[in-house]
Amino acid sequence: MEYCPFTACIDPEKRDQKLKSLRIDKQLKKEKKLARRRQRVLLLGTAESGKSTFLKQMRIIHGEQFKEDEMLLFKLTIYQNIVKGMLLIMRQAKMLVDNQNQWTWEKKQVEDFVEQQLRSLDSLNSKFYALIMPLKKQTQIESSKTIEAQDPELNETTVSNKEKLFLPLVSHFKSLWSEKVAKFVFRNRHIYEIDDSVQYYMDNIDRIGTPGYRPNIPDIVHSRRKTIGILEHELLVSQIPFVFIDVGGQRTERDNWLKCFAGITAILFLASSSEFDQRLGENPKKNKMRESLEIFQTIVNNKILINVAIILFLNKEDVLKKKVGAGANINSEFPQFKGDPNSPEQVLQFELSLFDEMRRDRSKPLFHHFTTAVNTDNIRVVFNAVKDTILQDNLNALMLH
Ligand SMILES: Nc1nc2c(ncn2[C@@H]2O[C@H](COP(=O)(O)OP(=O)(O)OP(=O)(O)O)[C@@H](O)[C@H]2O)c(=O)[nH]1
Ligand SMILES: [Mg+2]
Repeated sequence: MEYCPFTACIDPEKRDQKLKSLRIDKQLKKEKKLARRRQRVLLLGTAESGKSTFLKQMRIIHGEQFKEDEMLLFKLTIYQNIVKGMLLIMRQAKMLVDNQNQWTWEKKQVEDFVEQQLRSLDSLNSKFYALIMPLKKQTQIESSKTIEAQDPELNETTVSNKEKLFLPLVSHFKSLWSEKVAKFVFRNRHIYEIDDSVQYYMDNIDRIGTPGYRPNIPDIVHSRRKTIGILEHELLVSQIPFVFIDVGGQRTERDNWLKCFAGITAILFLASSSEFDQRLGENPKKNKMRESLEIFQTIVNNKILINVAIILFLNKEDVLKKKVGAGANINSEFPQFKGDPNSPEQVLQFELSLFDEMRRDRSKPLFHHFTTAVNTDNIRVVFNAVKDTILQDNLNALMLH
């Protein structure tokens, strides 16, 4: 039946229908406009380069609260990160003590703890890990939405039970952490794949080791949980919708990257500036920074991405500074470096030149930032500049709509 505006005025049911349809039209128009303005920002880079940390900062900076189930997940992740870190340190330290006369346990109780606990800590770590990692990888890829805390087992009770397992270990971890041999292992963590965040968590262990502990923002951004699948998160930035797409950086996850290229406005490529002397988890023969450079090369020269703004983040500047200060020498892996190996600024500039050289077309300067993704203030400043670069690039599209 054809719609008659006159009848609609007198028939309340039809009038309501008309109003409803007008409202839907308005909403659709609004959504269409938003869709045209929507900026899709893809986060790329090898594993542990800081992609998910950057996304957490975006949520924090743009005023989003973490949900309760996410908070539980963070708490458990932090417990797992500490257990895993201590386990790796214990394992290596025990090997040094067992094999070399140079090293001994300074405290008898640490020696006893190590003897008794290595196996049970291993199994505890696996249990915690199973809880924090998503169950259904495939579902995540298909639904392409932000998916966190997937495991139905992850609730208040589970986390409180895990807290009961974690708390009695805290005093042992503190004793272990104070051992010289443990400090030696941690200093050489680039060989043993021990996360930098262990230092942060052990510095804060008294607070974390309290019953009813609730992670704060710095705890959350230091936590490590590798990304599986594709996670999208939309935030309103100065009235413009930004969709951040976070993918896993491990080799097994990189097939997903291609699926994200359509409709992308910008790529933020993260590389860890401190990884120059580290080996790849997936292939211990491969230098991490070389892997990162090779991936950058394939992205930056990709014809499909010719109109996409690609911005390089040389991340973990804080770790690089400490590392260089402690005597790590980039020359051991990159002998072509001719600067002062004790100068973080020169090392960063050299790394930047390595990435720049990967570009076939160097007629335009490479957009880049030196970042510390765990530092909210730093990321706030950097993102302001990045946002301008992205929006400037898309100015025409934004003005037209
Ligand atoms: N100190 C320091 N730690 C950082 C920085 N950026 C990231 N991290 C830490 O490095 C670890 C790995 O960071 P993620 O953000 O999970 O890395 P990712 O790139 O998402 O890794 P995948 O998901 O495996 O691809 C986490 O523990 C972070 O807290 C930084 O600038 N400084
Ligand atoms: Mg990640």
